Amino acid sequence: MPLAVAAHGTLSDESLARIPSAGADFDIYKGKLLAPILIPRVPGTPGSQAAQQHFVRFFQEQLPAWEIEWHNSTATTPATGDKLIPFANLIFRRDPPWAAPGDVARLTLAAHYDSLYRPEGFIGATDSAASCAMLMHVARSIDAALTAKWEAAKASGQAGSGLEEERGVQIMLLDGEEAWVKWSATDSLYGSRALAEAWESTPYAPLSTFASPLGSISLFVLLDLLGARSPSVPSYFQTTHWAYQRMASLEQRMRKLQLLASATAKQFLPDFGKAMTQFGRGFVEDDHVPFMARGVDILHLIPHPFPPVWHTMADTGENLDISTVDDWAKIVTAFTAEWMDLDSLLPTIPAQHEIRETAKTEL
Ligand code: 1BN
Ligand code: ZN
Repeated sequence: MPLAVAAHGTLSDESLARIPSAGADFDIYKGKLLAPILIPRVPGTPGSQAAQQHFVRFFQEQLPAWEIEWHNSTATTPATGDKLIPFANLIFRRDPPWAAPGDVARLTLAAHYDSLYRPEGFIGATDSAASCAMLMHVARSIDAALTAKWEAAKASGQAGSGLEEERGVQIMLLDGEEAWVKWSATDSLYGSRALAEAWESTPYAPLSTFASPLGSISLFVLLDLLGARSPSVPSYFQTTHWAYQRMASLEQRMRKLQLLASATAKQFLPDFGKAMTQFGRGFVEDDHVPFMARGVDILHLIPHPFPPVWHTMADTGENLDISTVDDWAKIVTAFTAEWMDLDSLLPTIPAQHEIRETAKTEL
């Protein structure tokens, strides 16, 4: 157990105003983050490899401080006979530079990048290309502030003092979430089942704070089916309702400060006031299941009802509501910045990457 848990602060209004929009990078035709993901991404196909390359290149080129981990597995599926299909999860991680890997509690932001095998040509813009692009934006929006935070801790001699819990962040882009024929315990969640199992059975060094990478997940935030207009995401779990409330209150404050662009009558996260007695046992099966079964805390950001385009050929870039995609990216960025205690460390807008882009176009 950590010796002491640092109290997290709340992001100030000034910090909220500094949360960047992704702007043109969420353009569905030319946007640097989103457009390359709007292709069929069936596991083991060239589209899947193109998506993987897009994620890896982005981190290698724009965010070199993030460690990249591939987690590969294979499985047969009921649609493809005896052939072994490859599944590749990608994990992008930033820990405090002085910390041993087994001593870091990591906020874990996840989305799946595979798309349905059938109907052929299915894109899955809400399912879950948009969520992957959002997570790329979150990473770049907190990168400089994380560096500043850890540099300041080193300079003040507080780094590694044991007085504060070590906090890191990781982004998981998961493969093989979709069923190939019909959703079941064996035909679904190919990537996340393999990953949760592998991480549970990979021990950290003796005397580490956490027993395994599975145990180091402080909260597993899963984004799915986001990007359609006017979403309503309920609070699914009593145990993490406090985390839901933190995100809902950030949404509410950003709306009041007119920092969100989408036109919606209702909050994306309407359940702030849900009473503890109102939580049932119902939930939507998704990539969190193998982690939840092993005791990990889950915040599931999936709308109810699902978007009307769900699992149809209409789940395309054209049917995304880009202001909603951008607003989700900002809300999740604010949540992550608050979790990582980045108040006052966020750079003023325009963000670094926007400056770099401008410099490039001027050359
Ligand atoms: C989410 C997006 N899911 C699939 N694509 C998970 C799901 C499981 C949805 C069971 C409905 C039923
Ligand atoms: Zn799906």
